[in-house]
Amino acid sequence: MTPIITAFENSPDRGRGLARDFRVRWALEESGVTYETRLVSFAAMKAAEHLALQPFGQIPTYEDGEVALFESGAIVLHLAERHPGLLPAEPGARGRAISWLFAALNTVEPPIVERSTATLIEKDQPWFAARLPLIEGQVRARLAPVARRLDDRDWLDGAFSVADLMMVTVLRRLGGSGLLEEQPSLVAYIARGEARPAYRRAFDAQKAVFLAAQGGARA
Ligand code: GTB
Repeated sequence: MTPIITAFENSPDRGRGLARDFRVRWALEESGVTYETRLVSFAAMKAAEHLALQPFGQIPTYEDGEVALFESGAIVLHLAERHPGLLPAEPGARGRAISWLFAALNTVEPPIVERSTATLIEKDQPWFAARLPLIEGQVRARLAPVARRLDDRDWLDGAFSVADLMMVTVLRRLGGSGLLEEQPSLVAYIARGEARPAYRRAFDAQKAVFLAAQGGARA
């Protein structure tokens, strides 16, 4: 069957490719897999039918008739393992790519998400001005080693892999913060990711959902 993913019916990222269905769309495009998207409202995400697929009531999910998956990292790794192009075959290189994939998710993403959350929901708190520099210090501590790694290479380890796909999506969430500009190698790295044809196709697909929702809202 044609794989089906879930995505926001009306994404709060306003079509900027920041919600986590985007990394799945990008992996599908890199893998040359045609897919369908089931759009879900916030209410539908918390209903029994969706909770059976995603216990936390979130997007994205992935179903292909053989497997039903949740967690964007698990979905992207599943795709990379089954289709050529996103994971090297040689065991050492494959292991390093998977290590960087988990580093993106478990080491680099948490302080970036913490910063986004704080900026969104804590900015009116009296302690926010003192807390933000602390979080940004934690973000900088994660960015610096990645930037150093990319000083003399285009991608994290050899050819473009699932690790780069994930790291680029994680780093993009810092757009507008000014933190990326402190590390020119990261700015160039993100630009290389964004220039990939598969990235553009994925970006246009999720943007089209947002634009359609806007049109529907006006109609
Ligand atoms: N660990 C899970 C995964 O990687 O799949 C996390 C999934 C997740 O956080 N999903 C979010 C969700 O469904 C959407 S992507 N939230 C609804 C809920 O929890 O009730 C997170 C996201 C949302 C909005 C923006 N944005 O506006 O820029 C960026 C990222």
